[in-house]
Amino acid sequence: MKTILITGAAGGIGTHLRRELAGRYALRLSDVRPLAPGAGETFVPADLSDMDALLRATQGVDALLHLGGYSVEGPWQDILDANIVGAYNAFEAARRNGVPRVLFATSNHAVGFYRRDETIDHHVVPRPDSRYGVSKVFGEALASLYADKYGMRVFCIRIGNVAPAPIDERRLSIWISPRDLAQLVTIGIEHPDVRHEIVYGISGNTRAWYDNSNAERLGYRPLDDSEAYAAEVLARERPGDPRAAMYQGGAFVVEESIENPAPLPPRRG
Ligand code: 15L
Repeated sequence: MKTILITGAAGGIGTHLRRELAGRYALRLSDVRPLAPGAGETFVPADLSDMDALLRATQGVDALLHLGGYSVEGPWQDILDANIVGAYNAFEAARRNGVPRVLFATSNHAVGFYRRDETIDHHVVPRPDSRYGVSKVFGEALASLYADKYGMRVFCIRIGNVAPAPIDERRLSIWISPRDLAQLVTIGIEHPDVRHEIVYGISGNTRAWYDNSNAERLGYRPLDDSEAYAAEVLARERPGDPRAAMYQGGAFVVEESIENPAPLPPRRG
């Protein structure tokens, strides 16, 4: 069985993926926060700004799934430490330990300044909507560098919003169910053709703003579509900032300190 290191494993996405991937992989979990490993899991604490800790965590794994970092807009110093230095340390530690694959959790906010009336694919020029979005573009650039220079197989998932169900009108376009995300992650870990890929982490949403043909080319067949929730979501939608409503990134394009669907304030991991 392959061993997969998940950074930021204590976060919301990590928690969904632990459940979805249980029994399919040996999971080595890492976070700066404490976490109780379950069956088939081990825990290696690591602060992303600590290269030595990441070198220990990445030893002997078959793939790194890098979820860790600051997950919304935040102060520059926090973004710098957790997402810029953290992403560099993650890729570099993986390289030094000969980890053949890195899956990078990038975000819709790397391209959040595209308008909602545009359909974009994996070839578009990044248009980050925040310092957070810029940090994700940086991570995507690292993925490109490590693929081209070191032959690492890299799989960048521009994640929309992971939740059991879409929570508002914007998320009807970018929602991904935990099981669809697990399918994409499995493609990233297993597919023999993965070299340097960018895919969108969304379910098969009728209202998608993304042409996800690169994911489909690699066999992605999403099981869910947010349309099943559309009537209910739209019935409770209230008008918001018109500029936010114009862009795919939503409130990230206008605010400094941003919406987060998670019940807890943003934390580093
Ligand atoms: C993200 O990238 C964030 O990590 C998540 O907390 C949500 O805000 C999501 O984007 C979103 O756009 O809904």
